[in-house]
Amino acid sequence: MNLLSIGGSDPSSGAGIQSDIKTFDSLNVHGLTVITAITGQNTSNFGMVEPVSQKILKNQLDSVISDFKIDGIKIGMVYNSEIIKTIYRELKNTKIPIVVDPVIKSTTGGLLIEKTAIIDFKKFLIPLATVITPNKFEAEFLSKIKIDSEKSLQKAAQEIQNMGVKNIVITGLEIKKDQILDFIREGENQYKVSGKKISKINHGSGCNYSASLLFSLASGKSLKKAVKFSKQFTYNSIKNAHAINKLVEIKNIYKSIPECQTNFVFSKKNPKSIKDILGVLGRIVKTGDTVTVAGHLSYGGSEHVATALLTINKKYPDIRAAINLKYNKETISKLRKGGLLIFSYDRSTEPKNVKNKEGSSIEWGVKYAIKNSEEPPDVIYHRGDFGKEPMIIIFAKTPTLIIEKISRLFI
Ligand code: PXL
Repeated sequence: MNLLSIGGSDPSSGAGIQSDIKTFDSLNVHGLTVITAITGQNTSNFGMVEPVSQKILKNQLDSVISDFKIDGIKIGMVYNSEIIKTIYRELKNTKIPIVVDPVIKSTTGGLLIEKTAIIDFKKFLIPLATVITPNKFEAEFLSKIKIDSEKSLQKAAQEIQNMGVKNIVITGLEIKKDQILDFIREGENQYKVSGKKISKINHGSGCNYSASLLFSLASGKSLKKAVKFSKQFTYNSIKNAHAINKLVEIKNIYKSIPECQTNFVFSKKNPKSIKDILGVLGRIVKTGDTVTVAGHLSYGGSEHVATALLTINKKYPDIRAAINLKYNKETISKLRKGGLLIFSYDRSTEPKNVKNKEGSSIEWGVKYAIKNSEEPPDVIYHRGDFGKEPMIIIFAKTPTLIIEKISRLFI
Protein backbone atom coordinates (compact mmCIF):
# COMPACT_ATOMS: atom_id res chain seq x y z
CA MET A 1 0.00 0.00 0.00
CA ASN A 2 1.21 3.55 -0.77
CA LEU A 3 0.06 6.42 1.41
CA LEU A 4 0.91 10.05 0.75
CA SER A 5 1.41 12.63 3.47
CA ILE A 6 1.27 16.29 2.47
CA GLY A 7 2.49 18.56 5.25
CA GLY A 8 5.30 20.42 6.97
CA SER A 9 8.76 19.24 7.91
CA ASP A 10 9.50 18.98 11.64
CA PRO A 11 13.25 18.49 12.18
CA SER A 12 12.63 17.05 15.64
CA SER A 13 10.52 14.29 14.02
CA GLY A 14 7.79 14.57 16.64
CA ALA A 15 5.14 15.77 14.19
CA GLY A 16 4.60 16.53 10.52
CA ILE A 17 6.08 14.64 7.63
CA GLN A 18 8.79 12.90 9.62
CA SER A 19 6.30 11.55 12.12
CA ASP A 20 4.02 10.32 9.32
CA ILE A 21 6.86 8.42 7.69
CA LYS A 22 7.44 6.65 11.00
CA THR A 23 3.75 5.87 11.40
CA PHE A 24 3.46 4.49 7.86
CA ASP A 25 6.63 2.47 8.39
CA SER A 26 5.31 0.92 11.55
CA LEU A 27 2.14 -0.08 9.70
CA ASN A 28 4.33 -1.67 7.03
CA VAL A 29 3.11 0.58 4.22
CA HIS A 30 5.16 2.74 1.89
CA GLY A 31 4.99 6.42 2.84
CA LEU A 32 5.26 9.10 0.16
CA THR A 33 5.77 12.71 1.23
CA VAL A 34 5.14 16.14 -0.22
CA ILE A 35 6.56 18.99 1.85
CA THR A 36 4.57 22.22 2.03
CA ALA A 37 6.75 24.14 4.47
CA ILE A 38 9.92 23.79 6.46
CA THR A 39 9.73 24.54 10.16
CA GLY A 40 12.54 25.02 12.64
CA GLN A 41 11.38 23.53 15.94
CA ASN A 42 12.19 21.11 18.71
CA THR A 43 10.32 19.63 21.64
CA SER A 44 10.07 22.94 23.50
CA ASN A 45 10.41 25.79 20.99
CA PHE A 46 8.95 26.71 17.65
CA GLY A 47 11.31 28.83 15.51
CA MET A 48 10.73 29.75 11.89
CA VAL A 49 8.45 28.65 9.10
CA GLU A 50 9.38 28.88 5.45
CA PRO A 51 6.70 27.72 2.98
CA VAL A 52 7.97 26.13 -0.21
CA SER A 53 7.31 27.72 -3.61
CA GLN A 54 4.27 26.78 -5.65
CA LYS A 55 6.62 25.44 -8.31
CA ILE A 56 8.37 22.88 -6.16
CA LEU A 57 5.14 21.96 -4.38
CA LYS A 58 3.50 21.16 -7.73
CA ASN A 59 6.57 19.31 -8.92
CA GLN A 60 6.61 17.11 -5.78
CA LEU A 61 2.93 16.30 -6.23
CA ASP A 62 3.29 15.54 -9.95
CA SER A 63 6.32 13.35 -9.26
CA VAL A 64 4.58 11.00 -6.86
CA ILE A 65 1.14 11.04 -8.48
CA SER A 66 2.54 10.15 -11.90
CA ASP A 67 4.62 7.28 -10.57
CA PHE A 68 2.69 5.55 -7.77
CA LYS A 69 -0.68 4.00 -7.28
CA ILE A 70 -1.63 5.99 -4.21
CA ASP A 71 -4.19 4.43 -1.84
CA GLY A 72 -4.84 7.36 0.46
CA ILE A 73 -3.71 10.92 1.22
CA LYS A 74 -3.28 12.79 4.46
CA ILE A 75 -3.07 16.58 4.43
CA GLY A 76 -1.58 18.28 7.48
CA MET A 77 0.17 21.65 7.62
CA VAL A 78 -0.55 23.75 4.51
CA TYR A 79 0.45 27.22 5.75
CA ASN A 80 -0.75 29.65 3.07
CA SER A 81 -3.36 30.22 0.35
CA GLU A 82 -1.00 29.51 -2.51
CA ILE A 83 -0.22 26.08 -1.10
CA ILE A 84 -3.89 25.35 -0.45
CA LYS A 85 -4.90 26.26 -4.00
CA THR A 86 -2.10 24.25 -5.57
CA ILE A 87 -3.10 21.16 -3.58
CA TYR A 88 -6.73 21.72 -4.53
CA ARG A 89 -5.95 21.95 -8.25
CA GLU A 90 -3.92 18.75 -8.13
CA LEU A 91 -6.35 16.70 -6.06
CA LYS A 92 -9.82 17.96 -6.89
CA ASN A 93 -10.72 14.90 -8.96
CA THR A 94 -9.22 12.33 -6.62
CA LYS A 95 -11.43 9.42 -5.56
CA ILE A 96 -9.20 7.83 -2.89
CA PRO A 97 -9.66 8.58 0.85
CA ILE A 98 -8.28 11.95 1.95
CA VAL A 99 -7.87 12.72 5.64
CA VAL A 100 -7.49 16.42 6.40
CA ASP A 101 -5.92 17.16 9.77
CA PRO A 102 -6.66 20.89 10.16
CA VAL A 103 -3.56 21.85 12.14
CA ILE A 104 -3.55 25.45 13.24
CA LYS A 105 -1.04 25.71 16.07
CA SER A 106 1.73 23.44 17.32
CA THR A 107 1.66 22.38 20.97
CA THR A 108 4.58 24.77 21.49
CA GLY A 109 2.54 27.66 20.10
CA GLY A 110 3.87 27.93 16.53
CA LEU A 111 1.39 29.07 13.90
CA LEU A 112 0.96 26.35 11.27
CA ILE A 113 -1.38 28.33 9.02
CA GLU A 114 -1.50 32.03 8.19
CA LYS A 115 -4.63 33.83 9.41
CA THR A 116 -5.35 35.08 5.90
CA ALA A 117 -5.39 31.51 4.56
CA ILE A 118 -8.26 30.27 6.75
CA ILE A 119 -10.94 31.33 4.25
CA ASP A 120 -9.30 29.37 1.44
CA PHE A 121 -8.70 26.45 3.76
CA LYS A 122 -12.44 26.24 4.34
CA LYS A 123 -13.32 26.88 0.74
CA PHE A 124 -10.87 24.52 -1.00
CA LEU A 125 -9.37 21.99 1.40
CA ILE A 126 -12.23 20.99 3.66
CA PRO A 127 -14.43 19.93 0.71
CA LEU A 128 -11.57 17.71 -0.56
CA ALA A 129 -11.63 15.65 2.63
CA THR A 130 -13.24 12.27 3.13
CA VAL A 131 -12.78 12.88 6.84
CA ILE A 132 -11.60 15.92 8.75
CA THR A 133 -10.00 15.35 12.18
CA PRO A 134 -9.97 18.55 14.24
CA ASN A 135 -9.21 18.41 17.94
CA LYS A 136 -11.47 20.37 20.24
CA PHE A 137 -9.54 23.60 19.81
CA GLU A 138 -9.45 23.28 16.01
CA ALA A 139 -13.15 22.45 15.86
CA GLU A 140 -13.93 25.57 17.90
CA PHE A 141 -11.66 27.65 15.71
CA LEU A 142 -13.15 26.42 12.43
CA SER A 143 -16.79 26.52 13.53
CA LYS A 144 -16.47 29.65 15.70
CA ILE A 145 -18.55 27.77 18.30
CA LYS A 146 -17.33 27.27 21.84
CA ILE A 147 -17.65 23.60 22.73
CA ASP A 148 -18.88 23.42 26.31
CA SER A 149 -21.92 21.18 26.07
CA GLU A 150 -23.32 18.28 24.11
CA LYS A 151 -25.41 20.69 22.08
CA SER A 152 -22.52 22.96 21.15
CA LEU A 153 -20.41 19.92 20.23
CA GLN A 154 -23.06 18.72 17.79
CA LYS A 155 -23.52 22.20 16.45
CA ALA A 156 -19.79 22.66 15.83
CA ALA A 157 -19.63 19.36 13.94
CA GLN A 158 -22.62 20.33 11.86
CA GLU A 159 -21.13 23.71 11.10
CA ILE A 160 -17.93 22.06 9.82
CA GLN A 161 -19.99 19.60 7.82
CA ASN A 162 -21.71 22.54 6.16
CA MET A 163 -18.30 23.59 4.81
CA GLY A 164 -18.54 20.60 2.47
CA VAL A 165 -17.19 17.51 4.23
CA LYS A 166 -19.30 14.46 5.03
CA ASN A 167 -17.35 13.02 7.96
CA ILE A 168 -16.00 14.84 10.99
CA VAL A 169 -14.05 13.33 13.86
CA ILE A 170 -13.55 15.73 16.74
CA THR A 171 -10.73 14.28 18.80
CA GLY A 172 -9.54 14.72 22.33
CA LEU A 173 -12.73 15.51 24.20
CA GLU A 174 -11.96 14.70 27.79
CA ILE A 175 -14.54 12.95 29.90
CA LYS A 176 -12.85 11.27 32.79
CA LYS A 177 -9.31 11.39 34.08
CA ASP A 178 -8.01 8.44 32.13
CA GLN A 179 -10.50 8.40 29.25
CA ILE A 180 -10.52 10.38 26.08
CA LEU A 181 -13.50 10.71 23.82
CA ASP A 182 -13.90 11.32 20.10
CA PHE A 183 -17.13 12.61 18.62
CA ILE A 184 -17.99 11.44 15.12
CA ARG A 185 -20.47 12.89 12.71
CA GLU A 186 -20.77 10.56 9.73
CA GLY A 187 -23.31 11.89 7.27
CA GLU A 188 -26.45 12.24 9.34
CA ASN A 189 -25.28 9.85 12.08
CA GLN A 190 -23.54 10.85 15.26
CA TYR A 191 -21.71 8.71 17.82
CA LYS A 192 -18.82 8.70 20.23
CA VAL A 193 -15.84 6.43 20.66
CA SER A 194 -13.90 6.44 23.89
CA GLY A 195 -10.40 5.20 24.60
CA LYS A 196 -7.60 5.38 27.12
CA LYS A 197 -5.94 8.71 27.64
CA ILE A 198 -2.21 9.27 27.63
CA SER A 199 -1.34 11.36 30.66
CA LYS A 200 1.32 13.53 29.03
CA ILE A 201 0.56 15.88 26.16
CA ASN A 202 2.36 14.53 23.15
CA HIS A 203 3.78 16.68 20.42
CA GLY A 204 2.68 14.90 17.29
CA SER A 205 0.09 12.52 18.68
CA GLY A 206 -2.51 14.16 16.43
CA CYS A 207 -0.32 13.36 13.41
CA ASN A 208 -0.09 9.77 14.55
CA TYR A 209 -3.85 9.59 14.84
CA SER A 210 -4.72 11.02 11.43
CA ALA A 211 -2.05 8.96 9.64
CA SER A 212 -3.24 5.70 11.17
CA LEU A 213 -6.86 6.67 10.48
CA LEU A 214 -5.94 7.08 6.82
CA PHE A 215 -4.29 3.66 6.82
CA SER A 216 -7.39 2.07 8.20
CA LEU A 217 -9.73 3.84 5.76
CA ALA A 218 -7.47 3.00 2.82
CA SER A 219 -7.61 -0.64 3.97
CA GLY A 220 -11.38 -0.51 3.46
CA LYS A 221 -12.50 -0.23 7.08
CA SER A 222 -15.66 1.65 8.07
CA LEU A 223 -15.14 5.03 9.74
CA LYS A 224 -16.13 3.66 13.15
CA LYS A 225 -13.69 0.75 12.88
CA ALA A 226 -10.99 3.10 11.61
CA VAL A 227 -11.47 5.47 14.55
CA LYS A 228 -11.25 2.58 17.00
CA PHE A 229 -8.12 1.30 15.31
CA SER A 230 -6.32 4.62 15.29
CA LYS A 231 -7.16 5.38 18.93
CA GLN A 232 -5.65 2.09 19.99
CA PHE A 233 -2.71 2.46 17.59
CA THR A 234 -1.85 5.97 18.81
CA TYR A 235 -2.10 4.92 22.44
CA ASN A 236 0.02 1.79 21.99
CA SER A 237 2.73 3.49 19.93
CA ILE A 238 3.15 6.32 22.38
CA LYS A 239 3.03 4.08 25.44
CA ASN A 240 5.62 1.71 24.04
CA ALA A 241 7.86 4.50 22.75
CA HIS A 242 7.82 6.16 26.18
CA ALA A 243 8.62 2.91 27.92
CA ILE A 244 11.50 2.23 25.52
CA ASN A 245 12.90 5.71 26.22
CA LYS A 246 12.70 4.97 29.94
CA LEU A 247 14.41 1.61 29.44
CA VAL A 248 17.32 3.21 27.60
CA GLU A 249 17.75 5.67 30.48
CA ILE A 250 18.09 2.98 33.19
CA LYS A 251 21.65 3.14 34.48
CA ASN A 252 23.68 0.01 33.66
CA ILE A 253 20.87 -1.48 31.58
CA TYR A 254 23.51 -2.43 28.98
CA LYS A 255 24.60 -5.22 31.35
CA SER A 256 21.23 -6.90 30.83
CA ILE A 257 21.22 -6.93 27.04
CA PRO A 258 21.90 -10.46 25.74
CA GLU A 259 24.09 -11.41 22.77
CA CYS A 260 20.98 -11.81 20.61
CA GLN A 261 19.92 -8.28 21.73
CA THR A 262 16.63 -7.18 23.23
CA ASN A 263 13.11 -6.57 22.08
CA PHE A 264 10.39 -4.85 24.02
CA VAL A 265 6.91 -5.64 22.74
CA PHE A 266 3.36 -4.47 23.31
CA SER A 267 0.30 -6.25 21.97
CA LYS A 268 -3.09 -5.16 20.78
CA LYS A 269 -5.97 -6.66 22.74
CA ASN A 270 -6.63 -10.29 21.76
CA PRO A 271 -3.71 -10.72 19.36
CA LYS A 272 -4.14 -13.39 16.70
CA SER A 273 -0.57 -13.51 15.48
CA ILE A 274 2.74 -11.73 15.99
CA LYS A 275 1.51 -9.21 13.41
CA ASP A 276 -0.74 -7.83 16.17
CA ILE A 277 2.25 -7.17 18.39
CA LEU A 278 4.27 -3.97 18.27
CA GLY A 279 8.03 -4.47 18.57
CA VAL A 280 11.26 -2.76 17.57
CA LEU A 281 12.19 -3.82 14.07
CA GLY A 282 15.98 -4.09 14.45
CA ARG A 283 15.93 -4.47 18.25
CA ILE A 284 17.45 -2.66 21.20
CA VAL A 285 21.19 -3.21 21.04
CA LYS A 286 24.16 -2.86 23.34
CA THR A 287 26.51 -0.12 22.17
CA GLY A 288 29.46 -0.13 24.58
CA ASP A 289 28.11 0.79 27.98
CA THR A 290 24.89 2.28 26.63
CA VAL A 291 22.00 0.86 24.66
CA THR A 292 20.57 2.10 21.38
CA VAL A 293 17.21 1.56 19.80
CA ALA A 294 18.22 0.28 16.37
CA GLY A 295 15.07 0.54 14.32
CA HIS A 296 11.53 1.71 14.61
CA LEU A 297 8.40 0.35 16.22
CA SER A 298 6.54 -1.95 13.94
CA TYR A 299 3.69 -4.45 14.11
CA GLY A 300 5.37 -7.78 13.52
CA GLY A 301 8.72 -6.16 14.44
CA SER A 302 9.57 -8.94 16.87
CA GLU A 303 9.47 -12.66 16.35
CA HIS A 304 10.84 -14.39 19.43
CA VAL A 305 9.64 -12.14 22.24
CA ALA A 306 6.34 -11.64 20.45
CA THR A 307 5.86 -15.41 20.18
CA ALA A 308 6.47 -15.77 23.91
CA LEU A 309 3.95 -13.01 24.62
CA LEU A 310 1.39 -14.48 22.24
CA THR A 311 1.67 -17.82 24.04
CA ILE A 312 1.23 -16.25 27.49
CA ASN A 313 -1.62 -14.03 26.25
CA LYS A 314 -3.64 -17.08 25.21
CA LYS A 315 -3.80 -18.20 28.83
CA TYR A 316 -3.68 -14.73 30.42
CA PRO A 317 -5.28 -12.17 28.04
CA ASP A 318 -4.42 -9.21 30.32
CA ILE A 319 -0.70 -9.78 29.82
CA ARG A 320 0.21 -7.63 26.82
CA ALA A 321 3.84 -6.53 27.24
CA ALA A 322 7.15 -8.39 27.34
CA ILE A 323 10.93 -7.91 27.16
CA ASN A 324 13.86 -10.31 26.94
CA LEU A 325 16.99 -9.82 29.05
CA LYS A 326 20.32 -11.52 29.54
CA TYR A 327 20.22 -14.51 31.86
CA ASN A 328 22.30 -14.81 34.96
CA LYS A 329 21.68 -16.34 38.36
CA GLU A 330 21.97 -13.06 40.24
CA THR A 331 19.32 -11.45 38.07
CA ILE A 332 16.92 -14.31 38.77
CA SER A 333 17.56 -14.16 42.50
CA LYS A 334 17.07 -10.38 42.54
CA LEU A 335 13.80 -10.73 40.65
CA ARG A 336 12.69 -13.43 43.06
CA LYS A 337 13.58 -11.29 46.07
CA GLY A 338 11.55 -8.52 44.46
CA GLY A 339 8.52 -10.75 44.88
CA LEU A 340 8.05 -11.67 41.23
CA LEU A 341 6.46 -14.94 40.15
CA ILE A 342 9.09 -16.91 38.24
CA PHE A 343 8.83 -20.01 36.05
CA SER A 344 11.42 -21.78 33.96
CA TYR A 345 11.91 -24.51 31.40
CA ASP A 346 14.80 -26.66 30.32
CA ARG A 347 15.71 -26.50 26.66
CA SER A 348 17.65 -29.73 26.82
CA THR A 349 14.38 -31.60 27.41
CA GLU A 350 12.79 -30.10 24.31
CA PRO A 351 11.27 -32.84 22.15
CA LYS A 352 13.00 -33.52 18.83
CA ASN A 353 9.97 -32.65 16.71
CA VAL A 354 9.81 -29.23 18.38
CA LYS A 355 13.55 -28.66 17.95
CA ASN A 356 13.35 -29.46 14.28
CA LYS A 357 10.48 -27.16 13.60
CA GLU A 358 11.80 -23.66 13.03
CA GLY A 359 10.43 -21.16 15.52
CA SER A 360 8.44 -23.57 17.69
CA SER A 361 10.88 -23.81 20.64
CA ILE A 362 9.68 -20.69 22.38
CA GLU A 363 6.03 -21.60 22.22
CA TRP A 364 6.82 -25.07 23.54
CA GLY A 365 9.02 -23.70 26.35
CA VAL A 366 6.60 -21.05 27.50
CA LYS A 367 3.67 -23.47 27.47
CA TYR A 368 5.75 -25.98 29.41
CA ALA A 369 6.79 -23.36 31.96
CA ILE A 370 3.23 -22.24 32.74
CA LYS A 371 1.65 -25.67 32.46
CA ASN A 372 0.69 -25.69 36.13
CA SER A 373 0.61 -21.96 36.82
CA GLU A 374 -2.37 -20.55 38.64
CA GLU A 375 -1.44 -16.94 38.20
CA PRO A 376 0.17 -15.03 35.33
CA PRO A 377 3.97 -15.26 35.39
CA ASP A 378 6.16 -12.19 35.82
CA VAL A 379 9.24 -13.98 34.55
CA ILE A 380 10.08 -17.06 32.49
CA TYR A 381 13.68 -18.12 31.93
CA HIS A 382 15.74 -20.97 30.54
CA ARG A 383 19.42 -21.75 31.02
CA GLY A 384 20.15 -22.37 27.36
CA ASP A 385 21.33 -25.46 25.55
CA PHE A 386 24.11 -26.33 23.16
CA GLY A 387 24.43 -23.28 20.90
CA LYS A 388 21.41 -21.63 22.52
CA GLU A 389 21.82 -18.56 24.64
CA PRO A 390 20.09 -18.64 28.03
CA MET A 391 17.35 -16.04 28.34
CA ILE A 392 14.98 -14.23 30.68
CA ILE A 393 11.63 -12.88 29.54
CA ILE A 394 9.70 -10.48 31.74
CA PHE A 395 5.93 -10.10 31.26
CA ALA A 396 3.43 -7.48 32.42
CA LYS A 397 0.12 -5.92 31.53
CA THR A 398 1.70 -2.75 30.14
CA PRO A 399 5.13 -1.52 29.01
CA THR A 400 5.25 0.85 32.00
CA LEU A 401 4.82 -2.08 34.40
CA ILE A 402 7.70 -3.87 32.65
CA ILE A 403 9.93 -0.87 33.37
CA GLU A 404 8.84 -0.96 37.00
CA LYS A 405 9.80 -4.63 37.27
CA ILE A 406 13.18 -4.11 35.59
CA SER A 407 13.99 -1.04 37.66
CA ARG A 408 14.08 -3.27 40.75
CA LEU A 409 17.17 -4.93 39.31
CA PHE A 410 19.22 -1.79 39.32
CA ILE A 411 18.43 -0.19 42.67
O1 PXL B 1 0.90 18.20 15.16
C1 PXL B 1 0.63 19.15 14.23
C2 PXL B 1 1.78 19.50 13.36
C3 PXL B 1 1.75 19.17 12.04
N1 PXL B 1 2.74 19.46 11.18
C4 PXL B 1 3.83 20.10 11.58
C5 PXL B 1 3.95 20.46 12.91
C6 PXL B 1 2.90 20.16 13.81
C7 PXL B 1 3.03 20.53 15.20
O2 PXL B 1 4.01 21.02 15.66
O3 PXL B 1 5.04 21.06 13.30
C8 PXL B 1 4.92 20.39 10.62
